[in-house]
Amino acid sequence: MTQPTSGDFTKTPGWLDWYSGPSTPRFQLPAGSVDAHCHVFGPGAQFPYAPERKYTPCDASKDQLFALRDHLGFARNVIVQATCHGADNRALLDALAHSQGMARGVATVKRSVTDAELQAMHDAGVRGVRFNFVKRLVDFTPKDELLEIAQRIQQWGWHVVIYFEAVDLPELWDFFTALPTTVVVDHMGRPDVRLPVGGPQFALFQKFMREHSNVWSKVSCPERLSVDGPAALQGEQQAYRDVVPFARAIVEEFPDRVLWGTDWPHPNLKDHMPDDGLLVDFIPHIATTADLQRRLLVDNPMRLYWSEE
Ligand code: 0GY
Repeated sequence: MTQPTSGDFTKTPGWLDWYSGPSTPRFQLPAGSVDAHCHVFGPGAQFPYAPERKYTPCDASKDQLFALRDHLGFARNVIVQATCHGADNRALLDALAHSQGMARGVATVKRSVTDAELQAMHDAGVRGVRFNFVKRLVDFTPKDELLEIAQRIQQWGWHVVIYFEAVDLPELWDFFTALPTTVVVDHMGRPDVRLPVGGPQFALFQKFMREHSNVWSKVSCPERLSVDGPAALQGEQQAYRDVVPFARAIVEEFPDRVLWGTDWPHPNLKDHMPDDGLLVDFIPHIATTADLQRRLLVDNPMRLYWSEE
């Protein structure tokens, strides 16, 4: 991907716009459900994208996010800082400020962040920081800097969100298992779903969660992980069915440490843009009972992000 220039906010070529007319889900979300992984992008004219970004997204504002929340039947959002905004959290903080307490945030910070800035972010609703190891998205940050940040955020009770690809887990294992906070993995550590769910790659991720009770997982992004894709959405067959065994295994073994999110507005998708309503309809295929659904969508995110309520 070519590096965009700082003043040019033209969307990266090939990038699909988010789906502006999502269907109404057939699956009725439990009352109080949380969309625990979504983003706001700009608008670039108000909140410029970071000069070091690897892509330029289409704008996706807080008002559009809140409208989607209401349309799908969610009560709350967890807004995750995306790499296109770097460590400039202004768009995120603006969204939190206008959410009437119905959104929490996961920020990106540098070692230079001050305690006063962390306190202000906490007061605004930030509850975690995100460390991104997906090489197409970010430049390398030294591990000692990340560990220092993880140690500092403990005093606010924050957690660390990590984003990586399954092939990189062995190399990152020692760093991840040294993190002193709750650790939340984005999208199950991006398994290759062409491999067997019982194979060594996913077994390593399960071992990571099994041996480390501070590790949680988002069972989100079937549209990103799937090779089968969404074609079945149009027919009787189930969409993204190759992702189901992976997500179900995690939900059923770790029902108190899983989260779900739309990933709206779905950065970096070039082949297919999901209908968020149909993504919600995917949930009962991976959390198959009302009890599992309530833990995934309400109890777990509330415990992690609104613990004071
Ligand atoms: C996601 C996934 C992606 C992007 C980012 O911060 C980001 O830019 O997270 C991706 O491209 O896989 O969860 O939003």
